[in-house]
Amino acid sequence: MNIHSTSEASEAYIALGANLGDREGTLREALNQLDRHEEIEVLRTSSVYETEPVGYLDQPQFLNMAAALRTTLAPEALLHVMLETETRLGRVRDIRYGPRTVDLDLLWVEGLSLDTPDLTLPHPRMLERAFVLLPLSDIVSQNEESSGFRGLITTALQDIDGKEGIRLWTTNVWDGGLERSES
Ligand code: PH2
Ligand code: MG
Ligand code: MG
Repeated sequence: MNIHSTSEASEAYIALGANLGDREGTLREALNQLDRHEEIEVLRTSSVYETEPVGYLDQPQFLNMAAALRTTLAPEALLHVMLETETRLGRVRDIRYGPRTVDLDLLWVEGLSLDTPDLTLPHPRMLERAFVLLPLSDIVSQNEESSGFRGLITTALQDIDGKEGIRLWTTNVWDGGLERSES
């Protein structure tokens, strides 16, 4: 995060998933790369969960997690940085919903709804996926401004199928960018 930045920052939530290669290492590296960006700060990270594949079933189990970011980027620019990060970490797009080294999905940006060909916010399938909702519930802000978002997640999580396909993998995957801030 560039401390000299003067434009207004907003809070955003992303989902991370990985089911090829060193899944945990790739998630950690994705968070490091986002946090190293001048206009992005990783605020909070959820536990990591191992999850049964949903949609396209003939693929390895995923590690899934969520993160809260603070950014001065516009949502389209944030999405662009996320897609570049996927590519740098070896993402190849072939089968829709198929296996991937890393998938970064923009879920929600404070105070914003948007529907363009490239980006819909909030993410249209967010509330249907236990592997997104459970990690999100770890980190959703307790602020008054986020009470609507928190309510949506809590309600959706109560009714959703697929929670039995989710196991805690580790509570602590990311060091909060310590390496960078101590130097
Ligand atoms: N992502 C998909 C399709 N299916 N299943 C799990 N468990 N986790 C994912 O992240 C996931 C999936 C497409 O993005
Ligand atoms: Mg996805
Ligand atoms: Mg995606």
